[in-house]
Amino acid sequence: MSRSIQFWSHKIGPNPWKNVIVFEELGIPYATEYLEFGNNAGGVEHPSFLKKNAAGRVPLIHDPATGMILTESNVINHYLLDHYDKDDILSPATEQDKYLVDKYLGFQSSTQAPFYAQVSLPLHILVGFGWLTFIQSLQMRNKKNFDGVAHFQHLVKRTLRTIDDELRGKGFLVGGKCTLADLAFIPWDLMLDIVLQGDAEAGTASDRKQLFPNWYNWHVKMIQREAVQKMMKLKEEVNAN
Ligand SMILES: N[C@@H](CCC(=O)N[C@@H](CS)C(=O)NCC(=O)O)C(=O)O
Repeated sequence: MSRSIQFWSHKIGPNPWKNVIVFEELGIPYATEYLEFGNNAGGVEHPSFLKKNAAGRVPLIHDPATGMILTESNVINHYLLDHYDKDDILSPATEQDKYLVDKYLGFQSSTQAPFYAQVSLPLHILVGFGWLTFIQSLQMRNKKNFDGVAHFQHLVKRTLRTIDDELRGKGFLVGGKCTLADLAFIPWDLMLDIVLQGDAEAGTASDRKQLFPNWYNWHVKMIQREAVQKMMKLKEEVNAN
């Protein structure tokens, strides 16, 4: 590989951080440009970025080694495995497992991300204000729209229940090894204190440990991985300024 993969990201939005985990797992060099939300210069909806991704979203990659330009975090991770996982570090061993990984990635992007997002956003409020304002805005929103928040928190818990059930008797989701299926859930699961804030059943990590023990042990194991630790440290650093 001669040059780094160009990577368009966001400092807080969880989806691009899935790709950072895989860059780190596979030791792929990458160079990040962080965008803001909105249509100002440097924003995901600015015409200069909409030319790159009409959906106005990150992540986006350009791989100079192949010319590949791709959006969608899970598709990008598939591409990274196909091209850079020569030692099968994360690749599933069988065709059956390959499709099972896809099943979980579909569940992650169609269920986990959108449900969690309903109760962790608007991230736009973060721009220029920081976490305190974000949490205050969430609290205000809770008061104004209690039913909506409770509805989506119910769906978040249902998502955790599903994964907890799937993990019964297993250390990983697919094939007894860490795959993209396991890694894809991490960035959004790291938001659970905010997503489930105020929930009487599952609002704290110790509640979730009691309610979803298989999910909890798996999550703790996943975040101990060196690549995940690097991602978390980097996210903390870039958000410290
Ligand atoms: N399904 C897409 C979702 C991408 C997405 O929603 N990205 C967020 C950041 S986490 C974004 O760019 N949001 C900007 C917006 O919607 O205006 C993926 O997994 O890549």
